[in-house]
Amino acid sequence: MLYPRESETREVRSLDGIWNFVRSDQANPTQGVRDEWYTKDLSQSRPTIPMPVPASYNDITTDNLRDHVGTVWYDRKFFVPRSWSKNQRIWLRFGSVHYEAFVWINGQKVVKHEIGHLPFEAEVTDILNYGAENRITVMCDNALIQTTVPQGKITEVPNDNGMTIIQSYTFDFFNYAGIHRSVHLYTTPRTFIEEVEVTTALSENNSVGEVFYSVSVNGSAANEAINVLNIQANLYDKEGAKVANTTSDGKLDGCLKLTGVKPWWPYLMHPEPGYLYELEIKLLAANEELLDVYRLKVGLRTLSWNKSQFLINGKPVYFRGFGRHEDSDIRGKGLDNALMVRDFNLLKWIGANAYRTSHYPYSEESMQFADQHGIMIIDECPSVDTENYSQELLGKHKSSLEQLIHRDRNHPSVVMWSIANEPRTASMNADSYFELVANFTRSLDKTRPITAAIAVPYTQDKSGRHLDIISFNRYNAWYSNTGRLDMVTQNVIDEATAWNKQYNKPVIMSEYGADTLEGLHMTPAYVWSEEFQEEVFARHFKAFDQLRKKGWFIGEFVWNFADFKTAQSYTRVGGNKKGVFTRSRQPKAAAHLLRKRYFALGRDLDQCQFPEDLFTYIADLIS
Ligand code: GCB
Repeated sequence: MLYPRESETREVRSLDGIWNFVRSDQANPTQGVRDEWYTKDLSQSRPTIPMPVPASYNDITTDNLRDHVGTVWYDRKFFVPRSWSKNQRIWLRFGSVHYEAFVWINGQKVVKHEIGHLPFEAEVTDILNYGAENRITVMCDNALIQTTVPQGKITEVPNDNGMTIIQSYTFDFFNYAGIHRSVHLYTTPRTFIEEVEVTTALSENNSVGEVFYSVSVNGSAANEAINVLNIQANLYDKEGAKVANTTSDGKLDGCLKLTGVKPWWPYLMHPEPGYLYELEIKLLAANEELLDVYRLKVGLRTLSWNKSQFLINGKPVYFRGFGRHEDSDIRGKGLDNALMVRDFNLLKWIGANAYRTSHYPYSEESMQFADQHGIMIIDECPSVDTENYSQELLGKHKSSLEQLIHRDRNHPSVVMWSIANEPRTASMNADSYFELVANFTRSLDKTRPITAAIAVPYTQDKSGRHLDIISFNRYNAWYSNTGRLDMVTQNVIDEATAWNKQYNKPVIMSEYGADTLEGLHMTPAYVWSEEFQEEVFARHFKAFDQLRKKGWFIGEFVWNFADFKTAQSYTRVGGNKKGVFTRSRQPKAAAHLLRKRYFALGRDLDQCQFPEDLFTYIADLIS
């Protein structure tokens, strides 16, 4: 699914803003559907409150909307200009709604979509009132059960007022819900470019590049006259100079070849990271009439992997990064450009070159930003703590990967697919289940390796043989051997080595860390203190340096980039505090330590420059 972009043949209009909002009665979640609330303004059925879009609804009000389980309703009015009625098609697109969405326009159902963090759209050409006001109504359901992705449980329990419904889940982040990303209306011509798939190749020492494109066309003309449609593809460099072009004769795919390529490189691996070209796709009718134009950014790079290495443009990569969350105060998981830009500034400040989109797909805007800044992404689907394997679950798990790959396959920043986080892979069914999930993922994209972040002991795991790269999560000195800083380094070395021995594949430590309350200082180091987090990190660094020498250890990812909200638990003080940054994105002491390591690795491996302020002046004696 293409990101909505304006061009000479397309218009895009945002429906973001303040919508009207109603919470259903928890004991009666389908009442609004039965009473057809979508046939009139919500305010005529129930008192409404204002609700920002995009945002999670949970932390906006002062009542217990935070813990609401079940359906909520949104609506708003919007105007569609008369000019839009002419010979074109109109699409309604949601960046994401968590978890399930039902959408009506002017009382007519237009789309239903399940699984959060992924976009969906519907054509609304024949439903809109042109030159008049329209109403959009959305019902959103946050309920997670054993066959949703991710899984949860709904139970009815007695409380002081009778009975109530409780949502529980095993994963460790708050189940924020609502219209999380932008809502757009956009126009396309009658016959238009529906999909573009891009892959790239480099040769002659990365100086010659090829951009392979394949286009799908939607529209009445497409079927009758597919062989009279032509694609004109133009490639422009950063300065806007045309560097390659082709016109395909009656074909919807082709290849652009260019010399003197500037490859896409990760941050700190090259002085000019994140180099992007612009690919312009023009759909032409047989008589040369311009039907549609779509432009997207393209990075030229190759990926390859073997039993011990992961390479980009032929150069081995060592990942230094984070597991993250889309999470912040008030807006929860709602898209926030200020937060996104701040986060990328911090990633670059600290010298990271990668992150994993733990534990679900992140916004399309952040994927574009990662392309531009050369940050490599391990792109994770929303399957977390996967268990109770069933056919229905498998179907939805595969669907989440299919939607993710269709959304993200053209991003040069995406270098790996993560098909699950901490699945219960010790169970018997895990073997065949993950074989099916991994094979399905490979059938959709052969250009990127597959991983999963595994937490079961290597002796019990049944998924690793289906993966290309082994990632493991482990909390030495935290969940195991709590407080024992003297039991970190050797354990990390031993476990990573055992994973490698077992599967003969590259290994990443995809999570390690310690909860840390900013401002709590204790020496000698004690759990939850800033000193303890620094010590835990340093003991891991020692292990990583020994592992790196073995040749198959290819990355270290701290858990977590920033503190984030979780469900309530006596192990969580206001949420998970394993952040290197606070929830308001200020550094803890360990951030400065990690920064020194990440830049030291960057200089050692990729000859990057140190930032001037990396080391604080101490004395003339030390340089
Ligand atoms: C994990 C999970 C992550 C948790 C983390 C923790 O293994 O993958 O989602 O937040 O541990 O801090 O417990």
